[in-house]
Amino acid sequence: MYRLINLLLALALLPLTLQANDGYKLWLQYYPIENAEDWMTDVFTDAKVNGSGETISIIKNELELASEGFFNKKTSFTESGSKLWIALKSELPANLASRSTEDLGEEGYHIFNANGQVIVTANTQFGLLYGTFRLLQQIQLLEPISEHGIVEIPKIQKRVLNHWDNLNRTVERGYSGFSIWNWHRLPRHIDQQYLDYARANASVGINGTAITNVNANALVLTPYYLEKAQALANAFRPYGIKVYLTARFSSPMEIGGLKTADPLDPEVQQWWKDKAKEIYDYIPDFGGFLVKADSEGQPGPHNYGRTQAEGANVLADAVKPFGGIVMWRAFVYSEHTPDDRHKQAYNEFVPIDGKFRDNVIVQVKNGAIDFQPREPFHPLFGAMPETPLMMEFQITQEYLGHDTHLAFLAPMYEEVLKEDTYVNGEGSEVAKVIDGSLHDYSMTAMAGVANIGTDRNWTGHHFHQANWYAYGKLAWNPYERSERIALDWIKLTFTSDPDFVNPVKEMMLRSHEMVVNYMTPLGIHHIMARSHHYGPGPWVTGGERADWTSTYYHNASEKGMGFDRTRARSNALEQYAPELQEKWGNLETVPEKFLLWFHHLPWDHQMKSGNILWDEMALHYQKGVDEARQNVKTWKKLENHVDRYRYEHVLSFLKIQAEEAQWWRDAVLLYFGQFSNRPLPEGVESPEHDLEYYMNINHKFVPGI
Ligand code: BDP
Repeated sequence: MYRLINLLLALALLPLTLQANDGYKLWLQYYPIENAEDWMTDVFTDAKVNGSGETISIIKNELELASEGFFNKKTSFTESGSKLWIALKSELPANLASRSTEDLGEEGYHIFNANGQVIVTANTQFGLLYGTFRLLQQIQLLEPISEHGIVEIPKIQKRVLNHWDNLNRTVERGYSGFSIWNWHRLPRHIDQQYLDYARANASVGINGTAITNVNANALVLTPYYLEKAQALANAFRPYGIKVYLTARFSSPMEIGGLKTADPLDPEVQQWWKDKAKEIYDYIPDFGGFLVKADSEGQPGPHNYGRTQAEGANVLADAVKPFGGIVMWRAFVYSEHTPDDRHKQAYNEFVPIDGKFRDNVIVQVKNGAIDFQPREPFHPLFGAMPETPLMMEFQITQEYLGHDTHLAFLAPMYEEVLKEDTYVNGEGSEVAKVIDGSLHDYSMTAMAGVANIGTDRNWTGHHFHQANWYAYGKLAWNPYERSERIALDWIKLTFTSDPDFVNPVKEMMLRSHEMVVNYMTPLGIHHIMARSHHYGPGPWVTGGERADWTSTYYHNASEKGMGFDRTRARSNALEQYAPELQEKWGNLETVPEKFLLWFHHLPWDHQMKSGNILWDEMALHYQKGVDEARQNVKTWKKLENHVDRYRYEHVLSFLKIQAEEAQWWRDAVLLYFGQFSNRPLPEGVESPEHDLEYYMNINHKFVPGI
């Protein structure tokens, strides 16, 4: 009893930040601030928000939440707003409005300090909402607002989450519970979580959401579901978020009773037009369709001998009168095409560049295979100057250890965005394709495959909230730096204490490379277990599709391993600019991180370090394991800086990760060791079990498929 009282007393004395925190509040913790500058407290004492309506109420509510969290005080909304004034530019007096000379567009904002009065201004209420979130972020981060202040204008127009959520609430490649859309209760019940979801998205500038799986169910386009989608759209609208739906190409047959879905058939065209009109009756600002066609068994224009452009255009024509768009995925490949899977999307799409309607944007995954821990950028970027292309990143960690493996993905996204396509000479980075500047695209967009589910903390791993956050930041500004993103996220989510921030930042920034090391270093790819992709499976071979097996990609034998994509074999390299063909095709100049992606090499190939390939590979795996173990130690040292709940949760996941990193190392090295016939180099631990043991691991009911 005595001990219990002591424990309760100790808990009561813990600072607020160290008490139980289930992570639901994400990066919007609004935790207490000590040592605030005067202006930071002042803004809540005399604040004015012009206008009315739902978005304005959200802005006011956000101010109230923040002032209570930061300072345990109520916000005073006044007529004068002498300390804080949030108003459209058109509502400001000329002397203040003229301070903001840049064109803020539809979503940009300007925050500045005018003699002690903080002004947040924009051309629209959504701009004001973004500006408010930014102001509150500045305060939590203890960062100033100068006289000139902060001007932010998104560099990408459509910043969309893609939910691979099914109507039965399972989530394809989702590891954080079930789908947050409770279709059964919709439309009558709007869960608070929908609003919190929209708020979190708005706080990082996400302005669209495709709520259903790309492996689409045509039923979502029937009135029964449209009514439900409408309810979600109504809930999201005040947060500046538009709803998109995935369209199954065969819908005219499945739910329309037509005999064909041929895009050139007039009846089919009319069906899509009528369907679009019906959707817009429910959702007047419906964003448009997202389509996966002719890929992994999905129906598409190929079924009728038509091109991807002919397929996309029929949907585009249907939504055009209402201002809608079509995001048409380039993830098109087939086991019946004899070519390297790497080359297929390029071969399919480049010849039809310029053939799409102007409200179509082609959605391209960051790499040519499939969201591997590391891929060179997709060769389509830069190769379609006449057709807007958008980036598709995967936030959910299908190939990166699922939810328990800490992998901060901003460095991976940043690496791709910074790569130079060379299409218009040096300096033609992928980011410039995406922001439209390289080819003068009229439409720009980015998609992120969501990692969100019903888990209380939304994303499974507390640290994977950072990937949702990072995606939003990079969609707003693809030139944003990972380090900045990590720093802000840590401070907003946990604390600004440098004793916590610095080691955690290091851990996050190194985590992607760590995962690459213990899974697929040196350009190795697609060697995960079959189907669910959980854990190693370099032995995966046979079955219905070669391009879904590991042996297709690693080609290991006594002679060596790797995928020869030079002229000698698949020549996928020819799809890149000559500068890259030269650089990546040459063993002297290819970055070692892409070595086995482009080359098949003998086990004793000399690496830059002086090691032979086999030894170097083994050392990479060991390095990954060492770092994963180190993370457990680092986190344990931070125990006093973080609340109990999140501390324990993260700790147990880090331990799982360290164990599974070892599982990866042992299984993969045993498997390739059969071919290399070489001992493990010094410094690499011997595997715990034999190869057979690892090959027989069979996890049941792995989530996400
Ligand atoms: C792969 C996934 C599969 C998705 C597909 C896609 O394994 O579940 O349906 O991508 O992007 O990564 O369409």
